[in-house]
Amino acid sequence: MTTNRTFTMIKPDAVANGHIGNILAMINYAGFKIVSLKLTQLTVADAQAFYAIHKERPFYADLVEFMSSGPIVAAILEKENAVLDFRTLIGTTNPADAAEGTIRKKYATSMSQNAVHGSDSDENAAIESAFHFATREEF
Ligand code: YYY
Ligand code: MG
Repeated sequence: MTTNRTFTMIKPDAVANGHIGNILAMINYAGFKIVSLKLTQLTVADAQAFYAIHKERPFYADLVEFMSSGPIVAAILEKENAVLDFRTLIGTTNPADAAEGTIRKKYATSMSQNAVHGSDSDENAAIESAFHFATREEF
């Protein structure tokens, strides 16, 4: 396994519900190093662009509205096997199916408001990281 990086967002639901600290603690406890971190908010145009891959899906408009509705935490995380291990840590998209001990099991409120994002490939991790962070913000 090689050390690599993934990108995450703590979504507006989890930020509004006061879970930033607990989620970052779970991320650290699972062995991820935070190499970039910021509190920010997506514009509608940002959310449309970030989730452009889903633009034909029926949930796209609601997803864009939700993801631009309030502040998020964006972060880049480093660990061996980061992308896959982070997907395991967050759990399934639908929190009703998520395993015990996962972030979504603990903090997601619904399928659409599911507390966290995690990149699904090394390629997308790099694209999503560059979307949110300048090179000088990545350590
Ligand atoms: O990667 P992940 O976040 O687990 O799911 P995606 O299939 O990439 O969908 C992105 C995002 O869209 C998901 O986190 C919630 C929302 N969504 C939805 O509201 N309803 C669906 N049926 C599927 C996804
Ligand atoms: Mg996805």
